Amino acid sequence: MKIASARVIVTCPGRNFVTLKIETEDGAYGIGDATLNGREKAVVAYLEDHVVPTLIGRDPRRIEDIWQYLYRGAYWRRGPVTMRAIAAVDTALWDLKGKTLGVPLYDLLGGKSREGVMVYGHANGDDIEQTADEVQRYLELGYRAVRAQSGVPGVKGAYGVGRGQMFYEPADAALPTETVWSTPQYLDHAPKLFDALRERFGFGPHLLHDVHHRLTPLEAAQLGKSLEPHRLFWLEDVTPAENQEGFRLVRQHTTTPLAVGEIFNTLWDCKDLIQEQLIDYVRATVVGAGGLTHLRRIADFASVWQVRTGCHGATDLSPVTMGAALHFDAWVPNFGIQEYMRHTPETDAVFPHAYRFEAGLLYPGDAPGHGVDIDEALAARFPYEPKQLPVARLEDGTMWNW
Ligand code: CS2
Ligand code: MG
Repeated sequence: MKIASARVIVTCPGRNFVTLKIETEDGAYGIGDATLNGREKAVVAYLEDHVVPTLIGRDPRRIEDIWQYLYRGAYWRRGPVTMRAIAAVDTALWDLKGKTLGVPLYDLLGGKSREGVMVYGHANGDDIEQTADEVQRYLELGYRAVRAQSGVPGVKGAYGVGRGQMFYEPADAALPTETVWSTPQYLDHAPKLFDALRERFGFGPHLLHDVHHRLTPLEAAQLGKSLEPHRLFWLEDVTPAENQEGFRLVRQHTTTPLAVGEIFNTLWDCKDLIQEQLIDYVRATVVGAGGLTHLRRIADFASVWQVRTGCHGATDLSPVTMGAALHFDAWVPNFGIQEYMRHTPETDAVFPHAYRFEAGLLYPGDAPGHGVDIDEALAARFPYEPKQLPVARLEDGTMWNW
């Protein structure tokens, strides 16, 4: 069996997606997601100029060797662009292997550990009341876990507050939108949000919250402490994690469970966080962390320290990543939860998929491979639109972490 072609498909059915399609000489194919929100074209060039030419003629069954070839062989290791390109190849090859053997991906990984995977949805509102109404909406849809984000009084464009309901999408303009951040106002407001939610919904539903890298370790420790009575499922990205040791300070001061990792590319980004037990959930997912081959390695390493998975599942991860992640989630022994931001109907039409939502769980389906396809004719009707993520400044104009 030999790889005959590998093509990059860019489409924008409401938002941009980059997909790699690998075909064999006898017409079998697999697809992988390579989307990097706001930097899509960098991955397209990396794939087309540097990766695709090296794939032609290779045996697609040798997934591990191709992964090592692209990772070790590149000399320039890691980083979001490289690792997304590797992820796209890897995901496409796992998909192809499943299809040619006629088995779903979860069986290739070792078989299902559970039937459905618990997901969390996103409740966003301009204020506490609106957020609470959104939480209610998700609970009525059957969700068992909901992430809650609310606008902060006096803060223009707080993280996580969407424009339409159900379809939050931060990459909103060709040049980055400027937002303003105030840590004191936020630290004052966040506990009030969870006071109101626990009062209205009790302790039955799991509640989650994302700080989106906005705090220093000390401020993060203060927030974690103030949210302890609300017993969150997790508090996410409390402080930037480049300095993994920074989490020691947070951990020493709070028992609120911590989740990190949607921007991690490899195990090396979270090695200390995991082995020092500084976090509870690792948020890396298929497209972000070099595909299933490497994500599985992170999860196995994490399992030694009882750190569980919580795959990133924002709308900038295509249905291809969602499908592959759901097979991974169905298998992985140390599963925690899966993020699920619904894609728009246009996106779902471009990427027909076997996975489905029912009563708060997502099911990967039993189709061979990861069960997600791309309708290329439809994809071609949605050309690329330049869009970037916003930036954040403090009130005095200082650049901050978005
Ligand atoms: C977020 C994302 O899903 C999350 O937890 O942090 O919405 C993130 O902002 C986007 O993936 C950025 O592209
Ligand atoms: Mg996040």
